[in-house]
Amino acid sequence: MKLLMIMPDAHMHKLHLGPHVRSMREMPLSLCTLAALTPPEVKVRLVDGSVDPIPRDADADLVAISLITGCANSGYELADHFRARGIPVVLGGVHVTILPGEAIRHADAIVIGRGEQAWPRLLEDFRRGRLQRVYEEHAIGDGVLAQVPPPRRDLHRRSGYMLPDTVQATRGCKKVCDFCTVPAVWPDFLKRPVADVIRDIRLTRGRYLVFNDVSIAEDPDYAKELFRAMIPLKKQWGGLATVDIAHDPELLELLRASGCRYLLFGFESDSRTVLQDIRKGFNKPVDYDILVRTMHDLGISVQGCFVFGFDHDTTETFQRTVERVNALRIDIPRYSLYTPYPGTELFRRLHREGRILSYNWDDYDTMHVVIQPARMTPEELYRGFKWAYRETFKIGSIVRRMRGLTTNSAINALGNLTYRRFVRRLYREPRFAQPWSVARPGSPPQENWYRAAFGREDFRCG
Ligand code: B12
Ligand code: SF4
Repeated sequence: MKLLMIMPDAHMHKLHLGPHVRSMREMPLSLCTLAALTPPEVKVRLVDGSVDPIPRDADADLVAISLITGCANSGYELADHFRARGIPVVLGGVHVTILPGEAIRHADAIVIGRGEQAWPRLLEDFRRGRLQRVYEEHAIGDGVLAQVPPPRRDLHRRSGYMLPDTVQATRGCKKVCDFCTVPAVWPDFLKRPVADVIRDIRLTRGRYLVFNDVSIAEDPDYAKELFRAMIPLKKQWGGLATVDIAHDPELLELLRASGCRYLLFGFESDSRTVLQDIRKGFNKPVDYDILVRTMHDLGISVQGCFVFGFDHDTTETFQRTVERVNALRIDIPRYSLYTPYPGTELFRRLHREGRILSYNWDDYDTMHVVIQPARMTPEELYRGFKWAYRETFKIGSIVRRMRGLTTNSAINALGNLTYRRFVRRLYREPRFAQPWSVARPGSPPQENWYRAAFGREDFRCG
């Protein structure tokens, strides 16, 4: 049996080096995890459209496509294409889990939730000619995600990623920020046994690895156990964490000892009112300075993310944020637009208030204005967002932020130069032009869309 696994092209985070395309991010684990759970007699080919062209004429008995929201339309187009060629298609991933009613229209089968148990079951059904329309996998009673085999990283083109050695220790997050897909899709916080994670780390080829956990220290005791076990491996690593780690000295010391070199923090805003509004009150702007200083003292680079478009934001927010980013001396800043991903609290609220301007998933990459902001126009929001990027990544600003810092200059230089290139794309590429004013072809009619978002009653009909 021949299985073709596909991740649609996500368009962002790409660096074109002549004909060679490289993702400036980590290797995704979504499909190579499932590939590891596929029986050895199945011949698997895995293509990530973000780094290689998708072979639309490939010979396959089954096609499996992984969907995040921003890639849903192109994933559906691919699914329709392969089905028209007579090849059955399975869809899964976060977007399918949120909107199964939409996804099922483009698939022979869908997987809602995780795939570790559903996928082998689905393959066995397919082999026996009994493929079901819907497979579901949700909660695990004890919160332990055990017996996940090491991902088949060998199926991805290693040179296609800046960070090819990805590892995952936990899944989900205990917090519920109003814009975040994670609590909407994965309500349980799951931990993998530390021994399994250490085994996966030992199998990485490079010295540097990255955790794709959305909040690596969400359970501090677990994180400490993991970091202690990592010390003898002498690896260097990066990941994502929340600002509240600033208050745990033992954790901070273990971060350093385990080889942490880089952490991404979702600061989101420097306004307490905003943070409380979006259910991120655990971020305290007064902690930002101490956090960044502590990270620098520990030799850890900070990627700091801020979001524009909150209800309390005005046209003055952009300059204030850029000044704060510079004053904090964030090593690698990043900006996003407030985006109501389906399934989230934010989506429900803005939909109710009639403030969602685009229901076209192509725009859901946090780089397009898809909402009517409360205190400015969409145009002002988009202009301010682009301005903030341009100001932040001017050579003079980068140099001023970096001056005197001795830590991780290679990581910081690479990160800043990558974002400088991204700023050029933001200003030049047609896909980033005036998105809010275009009635885009292919936008699902709002009525169907609403039903798909809120009612699951139709997910079994085809
Ligand atoms: C790597 C990654 C990426 C990669 C690839 C994403 C992908 N999987 O296609 C890239 C770099 C492209 C990316 C980009 C972005 N990402 Co991203 N990314 C991740 C990250 C960190 C890891 C994904 C992963 O490997 N997970 C581990 C695997 C094991 O879990 P999984 O993917 O959920 O897969 C399981 C199930 O879903 C299921 N499954 C998944 N696919 C399939 C397919 C089939 C056929 C089956 C049967 C089952 C199945 O089985 C798997 C095992 O249980 C996640 C956060 C996270 N930790 O999950 C965010 C995440 C997926 N990204 C997110 C976001 C918001 C973005 C960006 C907007 C960020 C940005 N501003 O740059 C862009 C979007 C770009 C665009 N054009 O849309 C959101 C998703 C929001 C949404 N509703 O789509 C997430 C959940 C992070 C978050 N905090 O909300 N991202
Ligand atoms: S802390 Fe991060 S991962 Fe957790 S809900 Fe908030 S934004 Fe999502």
